[in-house]
Order: sequence, then structure tokens, then C-alpha cells
Amino acid sequence: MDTPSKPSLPQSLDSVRVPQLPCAAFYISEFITKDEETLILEKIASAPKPRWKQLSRRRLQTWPSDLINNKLVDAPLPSWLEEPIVTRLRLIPLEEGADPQSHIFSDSPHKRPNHVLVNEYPPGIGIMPHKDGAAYHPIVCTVSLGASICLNIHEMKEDGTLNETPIRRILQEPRSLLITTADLYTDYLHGIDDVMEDIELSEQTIANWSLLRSSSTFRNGQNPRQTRTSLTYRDVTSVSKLGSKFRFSQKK
Ligand SMILES: O=C(O)CCC(=O)C(=O)O
Repeated sequence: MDTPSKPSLPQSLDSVRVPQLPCAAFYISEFITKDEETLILEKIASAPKPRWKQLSRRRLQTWPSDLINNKLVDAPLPSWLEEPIVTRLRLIPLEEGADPQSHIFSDSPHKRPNHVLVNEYPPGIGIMPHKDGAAYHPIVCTVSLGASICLNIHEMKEDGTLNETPIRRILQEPRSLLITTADLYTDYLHGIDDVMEDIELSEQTIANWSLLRSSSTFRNGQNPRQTRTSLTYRDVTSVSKLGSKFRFSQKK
């Protein structure tokens, strides 16, 4: 069967809530089409080389720019990060019967994400458990491209150190959208293991198993890693106009 030109969005975010997790996460397995995924991956690949920041084992792009002291200089996202994703994010009602104008970013300062991190994970590479911090409104929308990967959710121990055993795992398929918010954003950490294969995947171990597009792909419990790219959409709370920055520096 051909991939439809537009994926059908859920009736509401509430209908795709990830069960058995602290409040709250939502998972939409088919948020963008294969064609849209291909186009975005091409745009990422054709970005000018200085756009890439090479970390020790992973590389990333930051759009429209890096934050400076947790502030973003006001600038639009490029059109290929804006459409179709931002428009589509704002089209999903929170609950059935809710105000059709309300959406996941209704209460965020700019009513929309204004910042995107592009993270590329080769096989064997992940990201240390961390919190996303205070620069952002506490909503993270992650679109996965190219391959599947497991995200681990961790809590802190009473002594303030990390509990390295995840409380739950979320499997992110290519073209999916994962939204994390509320306590899950503020109180818990998330990370990705440095492994060549995610293992022990099952209905018992994966919180969003019932929401997967294709759980049968993982029926042997394994996900051999391939290069996976993620787009992390967030609303940076503090935005400065470039003009006011210049005025400030001239006064010094
Ligand atoms: O790639 C992901 O799914 C997670 C990215 C992440 O943790 C971050 O950007 O802070």
C-alpha cells in the first residue's frame, strides 16, 4: 500500500497518552510521511558544514541558533523545520470535545516551538541521562528520523544521585512524535544507552508498546541500531531581539 500523502492525526493527544508513566507523555507513531522524512533528512545533510557541532561521539545542529545565557536571539525556523511539523503539532486537540483552538503549545510563552535541536546518533551512541533545564517551557516534542531507538526514563534516588535503572523505556520509531511534559519534564531524567542494539523489548518493558506502529517488528525483543536522527522542538522562554542586543553592547 502507498504511504498516504498526509498521516491521519489522532482525535486528541489524550487518546495517545503513554500509559504507566508519570504525567505525561504522548506518542504518535506516524506523525510524518516517508516522503517528508526523506526531505527533512536531505535538508539536514545539505546544511552548511559549520552548522554541525561535533561532540565527542555525536553531532548536532541547532536552529535557528545556539542559546546564549539561556536566551534565544529572535529568528524564524527554516521552512523545512516549520512545515509540516509545527503546523501539525498545533492541530492536535488536547482532548476530545476540547476547544479546537487549544493545542499543546497554547500555554507556552510563544504559543509555538521556536527552537530545534537536530541530534544524530550513530549505532552504539546515545546520550547521558539529563533534564532539559529551565531555558525552555516544559514541553518537548521529538520527531524521530531514519531508525528506531529506546529512550530511558530515570528518577533520582533519595540521596540526590541518579538511579541508573530506568523506571520505564519508550521506543521511538522513525517518523514518530514523542511529547514529554509536566512532571516527566521537570522531575525525571531521560537518556539513551550507548548500545549497538536495544534488547528485551516487549509489552512488559516498553511503556508505549500498544501505541507502536509496528510492534511485530520487535517481536524478537531486539532493535539493532542504525543511524537515528532526532528533531527536538521546544519553546525557549526568553527571546531577545538582535537590535536590543546591539543597543546594549553600544552602551558599554
Ligand atoms: O534524541 C532524543 O530523543 C533525545 C534528545 C535529548 O535528550 C535532548 O535534546 O535533550
